[in-house]
Amino acid sequence: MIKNVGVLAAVFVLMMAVSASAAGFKKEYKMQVTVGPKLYWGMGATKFAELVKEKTNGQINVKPYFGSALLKGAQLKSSQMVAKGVIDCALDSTINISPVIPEANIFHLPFFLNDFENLDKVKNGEAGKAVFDAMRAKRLEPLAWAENGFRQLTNSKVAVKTPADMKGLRIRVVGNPLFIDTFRALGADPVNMNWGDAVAGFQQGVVDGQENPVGVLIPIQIYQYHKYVSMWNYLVDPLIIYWNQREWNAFPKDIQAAILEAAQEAGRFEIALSRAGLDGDTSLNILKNEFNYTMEVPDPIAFMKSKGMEVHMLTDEEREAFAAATRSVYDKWIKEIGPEVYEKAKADIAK
Ligand code: X2X
Repeated sequence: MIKNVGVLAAVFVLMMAVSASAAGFKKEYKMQVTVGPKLYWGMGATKFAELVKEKTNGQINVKPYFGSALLKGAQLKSSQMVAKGVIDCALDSTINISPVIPEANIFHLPFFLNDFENLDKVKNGEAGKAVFDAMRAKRLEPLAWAENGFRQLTNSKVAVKTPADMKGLRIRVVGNPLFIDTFRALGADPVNMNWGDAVAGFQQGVVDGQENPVGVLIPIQIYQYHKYVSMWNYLVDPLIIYWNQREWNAFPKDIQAAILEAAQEAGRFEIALSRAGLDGDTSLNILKNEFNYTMEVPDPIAFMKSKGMEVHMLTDEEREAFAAATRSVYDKWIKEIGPEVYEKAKADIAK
């Protein structure tokens, strides 16, 4: 009798193993993440992996590879590699996606989208849909939005309040050419660097400044290198969780639904982390009430000041001067993005 139970158990285990391999899931699905695990972006990736495991009852195992490790640091190659299926999925910035999806540069026109409300209108509106459609046409399946945030200027030399203050400043920018054009238009001296080299560049003073959201700047302790912050919300990089389309289409419907749910929940969590303390109590409350999560730095601006940084909040008039100085960028880049996407974004904002 006991012997029979043993045999039955062995047969059962064997059947389970056969059915798991028949489902054809990989042991590990590799996920590209540009930054490290301690940044909000990285925390969002970890959350996604955990939720996918939970919601698929352990059938799908997503492993985030932080610091663009799968790309040897070449962050701008992520979409190309996911489209080819060399990498399964990614949580990546629209900035890094734009070499394959020029429409994604709609978020990076300087001084175009300047607050969370406009950003949400565009993401959830016709322009956001155009970006997702463009991804699908390039064999990438977008699952959910997340957010790196509005990007702010920091530097070690001068309190930047006008375009004239930027003259000759050596600013590290990501290797997306729209950024080079923008900083040249402002009279600065932009330098392309991958994120993996950028932090060492700040430490060694190879550059005078950089632009990134506070959710990146605080964890990397930018205050050790740069005294001045200009809160200028000059552009934003939403993040997108996306998957190789062929692999996505081959997943059973219940698996797709579970992963999609995980992406949306992780995206909501990560957006709240990125906005915490920058949108009144809204995101702090989402974190507390929905995710039982308390922020370590609930007020990023006060925190930067407490570390000795001089924070300048740009006034509307000051912003206007920067917008005027970067008009030439619009002339060139709206053509690349697609004028119809630009019109859609303007209409989304006007709604
Ligand atoms: O490289 C950057 O500046 C970063 C980390 O913000 C992006 O990947 C866009």
